[in-house]
Amino acid sequence: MVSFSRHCLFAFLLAAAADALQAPRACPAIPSLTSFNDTALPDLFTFLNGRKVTTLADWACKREEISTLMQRDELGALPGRPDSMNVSFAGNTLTIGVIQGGKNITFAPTITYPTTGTAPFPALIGMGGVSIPAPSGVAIIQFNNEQMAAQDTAASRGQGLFFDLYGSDASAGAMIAWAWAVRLIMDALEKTPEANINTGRVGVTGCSRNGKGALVAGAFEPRLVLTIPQESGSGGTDSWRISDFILSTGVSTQTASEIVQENVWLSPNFDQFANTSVNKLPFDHHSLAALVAPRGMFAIDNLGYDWLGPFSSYGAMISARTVWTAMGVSDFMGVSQAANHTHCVFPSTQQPQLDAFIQKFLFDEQTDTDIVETAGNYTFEVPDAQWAPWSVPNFV
Ligand code: MCU
Repeated sequence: MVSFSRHCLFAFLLAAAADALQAPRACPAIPSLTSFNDTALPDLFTFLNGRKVTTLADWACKREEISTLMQRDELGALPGRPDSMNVSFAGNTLTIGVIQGGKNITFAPTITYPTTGTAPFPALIGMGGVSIPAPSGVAIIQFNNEQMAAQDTAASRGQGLFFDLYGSDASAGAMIAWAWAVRLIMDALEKTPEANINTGRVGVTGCSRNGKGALVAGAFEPRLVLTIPQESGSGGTDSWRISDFILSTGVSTQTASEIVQENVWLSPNFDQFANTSVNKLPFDHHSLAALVAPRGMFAIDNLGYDWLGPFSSYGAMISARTVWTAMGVSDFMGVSQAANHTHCVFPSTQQPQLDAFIQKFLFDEQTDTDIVETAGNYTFEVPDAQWAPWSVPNFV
């Protein structure tokens, strides 16, 4: 097994996650998948050509396979870096000008600095705001995701700064557009030492619809060392397949077929699956969360709303966690589902768990983050005969 000893954790996160997991290599070709159909969550440890994923190098390829297919069939295309970018910093505002194909946009995240701690500060990017208590010593970077890609209704398709650059007919749904902007925020912070942010210690969070976006940003921006989706529901930590099943038992849960009518978080390419069968998808949202590994992730949930599909989230997140397990760092991925409370109002019962993740990933402290907890009366383990009938290797 590859073991990531604690002292080399951040060396690994910064070097391997940003480099080895991204490096182009000879990966298995993706088959055409015309007849793909799987009622269970697709096996994270088997390539679509049937070969097993047994090593960390294999995982880098499997990760590319998932990333490619999720962009193609669900999220839309994440564009490469734009032609050019100008960054300035004044009055706690990071002004990012972007030029692409002769068009330009400007967006301006604001930074709230902590009153304690030491510069350069660790930071959390707030996807449309932050709904967890601001941790001591951590800067909060407010990202106005609505301005980048609107998410008001189904009529928001193609609206926002991202689409001013890439065209209102871009395949991107709002979430991958936000992830693109988060990458530019990281680039901008790296170019701007006077902003006093430690770019090796930046996480992302958001709640509900913005929790969906936080998960996508964490999945697609490997410099983020901590991803905290909060009560993100369908399109976030939930599995499309399990949510469909829950709805079929009469429990009002958001599903793919509803979400494509409601809003524009996903690409129009997803409609064909949402409107026929999500079993045709060669991935599910356990695959999305698995893109975050081995970086830190803490999935926060609330048992109080059927619409959020808490069992769907639990099943998908426990399934995703197997990738961290295969890497020997299962405790870098936490799942916590609190009892009923008001949506996006963080309960104090989860505070010690959140603190443990913040301290480990934003401050490099040795905390216990081996957290898998649900207030729900259900269990889920991999292998699961119905949902995850696959076995978990130790990467060699
Ligand atoms: C959980 O996130 C969404 C949900 O997907 C929508 O169906 C609902 O309308 O709004 C939720 C939300 O963002 O609440 C703030």
